[in-house]
Amino acid sequence: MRILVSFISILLSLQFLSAKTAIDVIPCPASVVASEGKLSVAGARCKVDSKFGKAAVAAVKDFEENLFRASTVKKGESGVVVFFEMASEMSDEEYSISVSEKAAVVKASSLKGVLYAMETMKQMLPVAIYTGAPAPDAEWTLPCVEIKDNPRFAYRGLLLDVSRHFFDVEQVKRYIDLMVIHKLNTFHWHLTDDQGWRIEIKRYPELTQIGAVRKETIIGRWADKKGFDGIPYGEGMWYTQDQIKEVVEYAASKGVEVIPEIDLPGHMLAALATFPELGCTGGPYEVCRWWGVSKDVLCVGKESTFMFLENVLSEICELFPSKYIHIGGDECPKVRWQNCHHCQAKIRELGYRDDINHSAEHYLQSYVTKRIEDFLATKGKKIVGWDEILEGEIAPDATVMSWRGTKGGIAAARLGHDVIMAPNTYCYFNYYQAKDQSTEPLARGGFTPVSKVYSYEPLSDEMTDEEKSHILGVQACMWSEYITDWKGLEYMLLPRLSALSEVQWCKPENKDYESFLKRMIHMAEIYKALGCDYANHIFN
Ligand code: TNX
Repeated sequence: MRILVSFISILLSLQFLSAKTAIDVIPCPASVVASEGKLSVAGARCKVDSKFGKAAVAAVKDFEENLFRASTVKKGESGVVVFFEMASEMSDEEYSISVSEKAAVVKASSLKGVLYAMETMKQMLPVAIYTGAPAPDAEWTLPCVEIKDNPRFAYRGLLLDVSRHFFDVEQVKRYIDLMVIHKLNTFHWHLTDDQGWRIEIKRYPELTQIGAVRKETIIGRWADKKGFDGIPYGEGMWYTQDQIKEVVEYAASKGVEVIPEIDLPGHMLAALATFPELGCTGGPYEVCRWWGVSKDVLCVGKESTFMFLENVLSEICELFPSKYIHIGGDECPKVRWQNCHHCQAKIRELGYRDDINHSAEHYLQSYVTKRIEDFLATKGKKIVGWDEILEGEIAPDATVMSWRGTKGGIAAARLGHDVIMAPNTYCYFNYYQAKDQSTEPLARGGFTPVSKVYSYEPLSDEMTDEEKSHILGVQACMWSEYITDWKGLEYMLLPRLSALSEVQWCKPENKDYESFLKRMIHMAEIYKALGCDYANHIFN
């Protein structure tokens, strides 16, 4: 009997492994009603309303082209049409797909809706649709189905740290492509930090000549005491303003907005090494060779520091059309300010004092944040800052990105501020994804397996409905201290990105980890078709 039972279960699981359930889509759509029958799309033509604009028309053309190349049946040959119709009553990111045995009809009101509908359809087709590699024997059909879909959260982000290790334009585009498959819409580009300044600023070319290059890099972690590698890192590893524009445009054509981060007033060693007069001690400073938090930060007692920041941020505002500029604000030790006569004079001028909650220096940082907020407002921009900006007094219009768990986010929402949840406890992709670290690539520490990411619920019971309405969405962060190359990055990203996408997109009642794991079997086929390295713990 036992043998019979296990035989049957093996048969069942084999069937489960081989048969792709028709609608293995990640993130799962809000509503799927499947019916009998299917539509052959080999040789189909796509017709898209030109009201969707050039980018949508081009994206649909690409889809049509790949369908033709992969199925090897000429466009138009089957007489089947996939229609993309304008439905202006729909919200910006909403779409529907209706497949009958005669035709497929997509409805949406914007580029994003069209793109998301296509991503959903691509996941219902053989994986060759992603590359256009000829696969004439694959089953080029869509199941008859009615799909209605709309995201849960408006902000669905992913950060990439290009300071600690650099990723070039092609790699950044590929990162964005992976976001698009998962219907993310915001790319948070961490462009500057202690270990390297990576964006051209025309007014200060020295920032990338000097600030991009560190003399060498620590080997492993501090505690390992392995010393430094003796190899300069960062020469030429920065983006020209033309490259930045190229990425911003590329992202926009894929429905992704780019939010740049210029981290201040801490995490600024690359700028201090370039312009020592920006610091409290006057240096000398060097571009940081190790990972962690530097005591040396911008001197904010001097007006010249604000001139510098305003000049840099003016160029940033020109390059990035986003409403938000991320100004960092994290991990800014106060010891230099405590001992700096410029900073102390500023504190006296502003009348700040230590109180039971915060030191005068914390209020000084709040002053910096507020001043930058005011400056950026003159350019029509709003600030986002890490949750440290809550210390002292939060700038009136700031959006808070909660990274030290969710406490900061909840506190900010309570104060009536908008919040993006990016808690390290669930959303840090630089943390380990397996218990047994011995077989994993070296990482920061932590333990954030796929299941943990998946389990994250951003709207906690502690919050009132009013507070919940301030949670704009969720973001994951890819800090690159220990991620040295593209392959390593893919490994840390996948499949956690797939889990994240359901946290960002799906209503809680539609989330189900078991179902997600089953749908991941097809997603892994997509990763493979795209040549991605991914962590396979959930498949073992
Ligand atoms: C903290 S998250 C940082 C980053 C590091 C990260 C490493 C945040 C706002 N600051 O500078 O890369 O930890 O996990």
